[in-house]
Order: sequence, then C-alpha cells, then structure tokens
Amino acid sequence: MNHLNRGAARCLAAAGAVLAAAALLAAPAAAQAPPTGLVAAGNYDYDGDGLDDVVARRDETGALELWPGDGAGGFGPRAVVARDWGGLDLIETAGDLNGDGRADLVGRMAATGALNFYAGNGAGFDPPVRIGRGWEVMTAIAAGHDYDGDGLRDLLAVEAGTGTLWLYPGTGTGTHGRRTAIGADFDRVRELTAVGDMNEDGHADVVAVRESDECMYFYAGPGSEGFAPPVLFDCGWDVMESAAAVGDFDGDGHADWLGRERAANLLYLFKGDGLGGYGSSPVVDSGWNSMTIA
Ligand SMILES: [Ca+2]
Ligand SMILES: [Ca+2]
Ligand SMILES: [Ca+2]
Ligand SMILES: [Ca+2]
Repeated sequence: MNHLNRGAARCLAAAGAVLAAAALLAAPAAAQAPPTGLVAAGNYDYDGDGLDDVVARRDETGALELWPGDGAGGFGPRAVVARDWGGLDLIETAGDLNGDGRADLVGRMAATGALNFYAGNGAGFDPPVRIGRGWEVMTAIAAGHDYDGDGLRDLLAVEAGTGTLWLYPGTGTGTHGRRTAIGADFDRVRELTAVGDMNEDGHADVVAVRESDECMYFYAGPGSEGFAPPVLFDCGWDVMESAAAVGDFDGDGHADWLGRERAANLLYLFKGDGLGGYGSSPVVDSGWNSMTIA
C-alpha cells in the first residue's frame, strides 16, 4: 500500500474490515448501542439547508469559499462567503461551537498566533472573536465534536516541542474552559482530524497520520482522559494530505472525510462505514491543491 489509487482501495477496504473487527473486540457493547447522532446535524452545514458542506480558502486570493454539499457526496455551485482570509495559517471546522444551530470555524492568525472564533450565520461568518493567545506553538488544531462527554463541542490541539495533545473544553458560547493534557507524542503525527464518531459507539473519535510509516491511525474516544491506543487502518498517506472531516457527506448516516492527493491534484471522499473504517474512496473533485480546506 505505497500509494493511494483505485487498486489500493481494495487493500484499504480490507484494512477497514480489520479495524472493524478490532473495534468490536475492544468494545463489545458497541453493536447494541443506538446511533447517537454524533454526526451531528448542523456540524458541517454552513448554509442551513440540512446538508453538510465544505469551506475552503483559495490561497492565491484569500477568498473563503462555501462548497455546498448535495447530500449525495457531491457539490453544488460554490460561492465566495468572505474575503481577506489570507492572514490565517490554520482554518478548522469547529461544528456549532456556540450552540445557535449553525456551523462555525476557528482560525489562527499567522502574524500573532491568536486563535479566532468565526460564528457561522448562514450566509457566511460573523467578524472574528479572539478566543486564545499563543496558539502559534500548536502544530495542529482539530474541532467540531464533543470529546469530554459534556455535550458541548471542544477543541483539540497539539503542542510543538512537547507533543502534548490538549483538550480545550467548549463552553457552548464559542469560548473554551481550562485545558487538560490528554495525550503525548502527538508531535509524531500529522493530519490530526476530528472526524466524529466513526465507529458509532457514542464517543467522538480522531484519526491521524504517523510520520514514521505514513499510515493513518484511528484513535477511539472518549477523549476525556486520553484516546484509546491507535489502531492502524489506512496506509499510503505519503502521497496524501489535507484530511478534513465533512460529517455525513454522502447521506448514508455515517461520518465521512476528505483527503487530497497532491501529485494528481485530486480530492477523495472517504465514505465512512460506521465501523471505524470506510467502504470506498471515490474522487469527488480535482484542482484543490491551491485550497486550504477547513
Ligand atoms: Ca448545507
Ligand atoms: Ca454556531
Ligand atoms: Ca465537551
Ligand atoms: Ca467512537
């Protein structure tokens, strides 16, 4: 599994099955648990039509674009929803961080290291509200789901140098409470992505790519006191980047995510199977190399 292509999809599906088996062994009660709705409505729906969307910045212009999901794994016509976002070096989906039913974003200012909250308003985003300082030390930020189980969406971040994974508990207003350390050695991974509840056991999960083997690993929640030990589920990420959560993008009830193959300039949709893996990964678009995907 050295690179991701149509042939590799078979290997990846098999890896997903292995993960599914591992998940069942690790959590025997999962099969009885009802779907919990952690692929929460509104988490990725920026325009309010009930379908999950993608927000991305066009890097050469700084324009922020809404790519509305069509509910079946494709996009409707894109729209520019904001300009002058070129000063951010990190843009992340945040789910509905302030509890008004609309999906929000967080972003980091490259010049200052400030973390900003951008409340979604259906047509775009409200002016930024600074919710943190000193975030330039973070190599990754992931958000959009509830990781400590209090029902409020949280932020995760990896600190450079120490490799500490921090949980910033959301307050439900767009801000966060006092952080707690929930993991170590996360400086050895990239593409930390808050995909939601991939294995549908009621706890939000994350995935990340280990730099040592360029394989993606599944970290089962709950994250309140640290995630479960990582489980391998997908290799070949040496040619892949920009993993991004998109909720239930194809409308089958399971959390999905995107990934980009830089050399071919292709965007893939990884169609989650609800067991912690994915069934297929079709190409959904091309030409996204010049975009920063939230
Ligand atoms: Ca939508
Ligand atoms: Ca909101
Ligand atoms: Ca929470
Ligand atoms: Ca889970």
